[in-house]
Amino acid sequence: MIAKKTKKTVVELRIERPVKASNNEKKSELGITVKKTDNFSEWYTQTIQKAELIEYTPVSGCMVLRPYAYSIWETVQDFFDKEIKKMGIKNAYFPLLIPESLLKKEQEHVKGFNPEVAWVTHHGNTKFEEKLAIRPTSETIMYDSYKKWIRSYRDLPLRLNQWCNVVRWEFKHPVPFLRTREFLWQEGHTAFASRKEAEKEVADIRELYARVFEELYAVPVLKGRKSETEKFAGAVYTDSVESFMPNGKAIQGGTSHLLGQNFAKAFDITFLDKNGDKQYVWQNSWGFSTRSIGVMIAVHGDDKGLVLPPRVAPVHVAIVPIMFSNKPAVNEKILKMAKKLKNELKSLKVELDDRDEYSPGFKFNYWELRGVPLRIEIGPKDLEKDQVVIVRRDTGVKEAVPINEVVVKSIKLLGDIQDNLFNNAKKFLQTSIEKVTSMNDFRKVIKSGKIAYGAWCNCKECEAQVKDETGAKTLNIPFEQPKVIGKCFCGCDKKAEKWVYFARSY
Ligand code: 86X
Repeated sequence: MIAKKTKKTVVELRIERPVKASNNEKKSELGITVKKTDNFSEWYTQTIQKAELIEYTPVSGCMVLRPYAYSIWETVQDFFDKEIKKMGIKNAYFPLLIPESLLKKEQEHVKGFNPEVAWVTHHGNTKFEEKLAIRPTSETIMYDSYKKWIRSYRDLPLRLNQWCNVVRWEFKHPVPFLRTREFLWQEGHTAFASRKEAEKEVADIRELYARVFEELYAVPVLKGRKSETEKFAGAVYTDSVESFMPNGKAIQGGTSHLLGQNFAKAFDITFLDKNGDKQYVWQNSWGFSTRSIGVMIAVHGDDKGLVLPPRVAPVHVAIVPIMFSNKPAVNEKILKMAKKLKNELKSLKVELDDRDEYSPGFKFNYWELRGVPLRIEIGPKDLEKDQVVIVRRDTGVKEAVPINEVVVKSIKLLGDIQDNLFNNAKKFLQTSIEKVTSMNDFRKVIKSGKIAYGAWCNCKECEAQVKDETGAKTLNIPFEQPKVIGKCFCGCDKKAEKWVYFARSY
């Protein structure tokens, strides 16, 4: 047993922290040394480290979000936060530590998760009388307050969100952003007087998640309802947005749950309605996390490293002056022009790379690796012609632009890049979905790393059997459904009920 454990740790370390290899590499090898299509996971690991997004730490699964990554999160946070505030939702903060008795109060939804809960057991050398869970999610601690705050219909709706970290001690090997033991997220927890109001919010939030992915990350999503098996056990239903990554794996991007009155009953959250009758509240919860950053990296990155959609890029434009050591007078003029340009572009996030210890070629690679959408080169010839050269990160296309048109042109190009990234990802998603009418089709599609779309009987047994055989889970059931005719694709001989997406997933 002990030997086995030791062995596993060694393997994990090799996968996650190629410390020595990458440190040596760093000196000689600035760029990514593998192709994305040849070895996706190595490509991903190199990209996030070399672009300075992530640092590993002594605790497996707990990674540093370096400023470049945190900046992306802040941008997304800022957008989402403003949108939910428009909807009438407020932010609050609930404690990190949850007493065992409270966490166990609602066992129904926690059951399967117990092994993932991390506990605080001591202060100094003294054992706590009751151990404290580090929140894996905050239902229990929040609803314990909600029960005290909600008395009458006048206290409703109660709509709170919190931005925080959570800890889930996953045993599958950690992957930066995509599967970490600590991650950042928002969790919204709301209570209403009626099911109807709650249902509207579930849909509104699902659509907002879709906007975060599609408009900010430029990552297209499949919106739909989770199957009974895949929904959150504590929910009446769960809506989700799902994305698809180039390694052939689908991944859930955000979930919005109609909790119904399940938690209200467990936590005794009631209100007196207008007639003075006691009623249970209708609740929702919803969340999305820093995992979304990993999805974006996986979807847009290329063999040169990160490719960032302008809407979330911490730097929009990198200005690289091209100078020659034997022409100091010209250099001075180039630098002056570069500084002037930086100032004119101040409505954008601009970096002027005037480090003189590095060559222009090194700087091109440096900013490409970091996914900066536009590079502006200014060399002696450009100086003469009153122009600059603008290079797009997504297509690599270069263009000479008159100096007085650079601002307008840059803004236009950033919009084009955002659209282009989304359109390419959308094409990839669409061509990755294949309709299936038989189990034979299904096996082929899943084996080839694609998404199977089939008319399905909607029953748990078939879902479990299909997963067992092929490793594919249901992603979700889209709201707009083609006509459903005939029998389930899985060969169970039952009538098909719903068109559903299946894929291997994270
Ligand atoms: C499910 C449900 C829900 C609020 C969301 O999906 C959005 C934001 N929460 C989260 N879930 C757990 O309830 C859970 C519970 C424990 Cl104790 C755990 F260790 C892990 C968990 N993972 C997910």
